[in-house]
Amino acid sequence: MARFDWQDPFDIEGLLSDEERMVRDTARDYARGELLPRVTRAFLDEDFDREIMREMGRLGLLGPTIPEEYGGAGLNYVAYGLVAREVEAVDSGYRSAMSVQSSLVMHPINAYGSEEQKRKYLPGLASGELVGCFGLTEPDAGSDPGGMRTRAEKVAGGYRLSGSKMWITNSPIADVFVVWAKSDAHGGGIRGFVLEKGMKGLSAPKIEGKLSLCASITGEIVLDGVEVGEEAIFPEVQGLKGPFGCLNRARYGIAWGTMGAAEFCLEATRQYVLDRQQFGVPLASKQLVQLKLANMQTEIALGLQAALRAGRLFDEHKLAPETISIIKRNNCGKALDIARIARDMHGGNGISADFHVMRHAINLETVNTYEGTHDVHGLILGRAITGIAAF
Ligand code: TGC
Ligand code: FAD
Repeated sequence: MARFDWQDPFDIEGLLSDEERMVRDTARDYARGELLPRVTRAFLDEDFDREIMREMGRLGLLGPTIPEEYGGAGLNYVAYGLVAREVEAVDSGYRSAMSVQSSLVMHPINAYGSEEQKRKYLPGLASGELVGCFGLTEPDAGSDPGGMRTRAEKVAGGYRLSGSKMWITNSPIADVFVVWAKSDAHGGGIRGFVLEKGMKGLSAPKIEGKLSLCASITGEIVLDGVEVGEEAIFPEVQGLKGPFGCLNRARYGIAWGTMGAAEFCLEATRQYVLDRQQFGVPLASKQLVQLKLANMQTEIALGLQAALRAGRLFDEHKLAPETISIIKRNNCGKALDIARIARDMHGGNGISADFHVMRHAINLETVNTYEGTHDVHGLILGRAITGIAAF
C-alpha cells in the first residue's frame, strides 16, 4: 500500500522538475534561515529592511520569470509560485515585496516597455539595487480602478501627471514608480508611466498605523504636476488590460503564497497540540482538535494542487484570468480561515508574536483584500458563469 504523507498527500514533490525543486530549496533556505529570525522584530517595529531586496536579488528571487538578458532568472511560473510559497510561509509582507517587484514592476517593464526602459531598469530591479512600486489604487478608486482620477496631460515633449495613489506597497522606499493614469492625449484611455524617485512634484509619504502587513512598508504616491518625457510612457499597452496583465501574475503568486502561510500555521499548530497537555493528555488526542487539523490539511492540499495546475497552464500560455480569480479567492480565504483557527488552537499563546500564527492571520486580512477583494473575485466568476456583470 502507498504511504500517506500528511504534508504532501498528492505528491506535489513528485510533480516538480529538478530545477523547480532547486529554486524552491534556495527560497526555503533563505526564508527560514534569514527572514524568519528577523520577522517578529520587524513586524512589531513596523520596519521593512531595505537590505532584503538586495538579498533576494542576489539569490535570483526577484523577477524570476524575466529573461536572463535583462537580469532575470528566465524561470517558469511554477518556480515563481514556489518562491512565493516559501517566502509567505514566513510573512505575507515579505512576499508582497517580492511579488510587487517581480509581477507589478518588472513584468510591465518587460512586457510593455521600450528596449531603453528594459535596459535601464530591469537589471537594477533584478539585483535589488532598485526598488519598484505599482500605483493603481486611489483614495476613491479601489475595486473600480477604471474610476481613477489621476491624469496625464499632454505637454510639449511629454506629459504632466497629477493625482494621487493610495495603499502602495514599497512606495516610500521606491526608486522606480510604475503609475497608471488617464491620458488626455489618448482619449482618456489608461496609460502606464515609469517615474523615478526625485522627480519634481513626486512624493511618497508612508502610511502609518497599519495593524496588518506591518513588516511591509506602504505609502501614497502624490503626483503634483510631475513632468516626464515621451520616454516615460509604456509604448506597448493601452487600457485596463495593462495593469490587469500585471495583476494576473501577482494574483497567481498570491495563490501559492497564501498556501505557504497556511502550511506554516498547520505545522506549528500540529506541533503545539502534540506538545500541549490539558486534562492529562495532549490536545492532539482530542477529536475536535484532530478534525480541525484534518480540515486545514485538506484545504491546503487542494489549494496547492490548484495552484500547481494553474502554474502549468500559465507556462503553456493557457491560463485564463478567471481561473486565477478562483485560486486567488479560494486560497486567500482558506488561508485566512486556517490562520484564525490556528490562532485559536494555540490558546493564549496564540496572541503572542513568538508563535507567529496571529501575525499570519492579521496579514492575511490584507491579502484577502488586495489584488481584488474576495468578493470582487467572486463577482468576476459570477460574470463568467452568467454573462452578467454585477460589479
Ligand atoms: P472590464 O470591463 O472587466 O475590463 C476592462 C479591460 O481590461 C481587460 N481585462 C483584463 N485583461 C487581462 N487580464 C485580466 N484579468 C483582465 N480583466 C479585464 C478587459 O478585457 C478589458 O479590455 P478591453 O481591451 O476590452 O478594454 O473592467 P471593469 O472596469 O469592469 O473591471 C471590473 C473588475 C472588478 C473585474 C476589476 O476592476 C478588478 O479586478 N478590480 C479589482 C482591482 C484590483 O485588483 N486592484 C489591485 C491593485 S494592485 C494591488 O493590490 C497590489 S498589492 C501588492 C502586494 O503588496 O502584494
Ligand atoms: P473598496 O473597493 O472600497 O471595497 C470595500 C468593500 O466593498 C470590500 O469588501 C469590497 O469587496 C466591497 N465591494 C467593492 N465593490 C463591490 C461591488 N461592486 N459589489 C459588492 N461589494 C463590493 N494597490 C495598488 O495599486 N498597489 C499596491 O502596491 C497596493 N498595495 C496594497 C497594500 C496594502 C497593505 C493594502 C491594504 C492595499 C494595497 N493596495 C495596493 C490596494 C488594494 O488593491 C485595494 O485596497 C483593494 O483593491 C480594495 O480597494 P479598496 O480598499 O478601495 O476597497
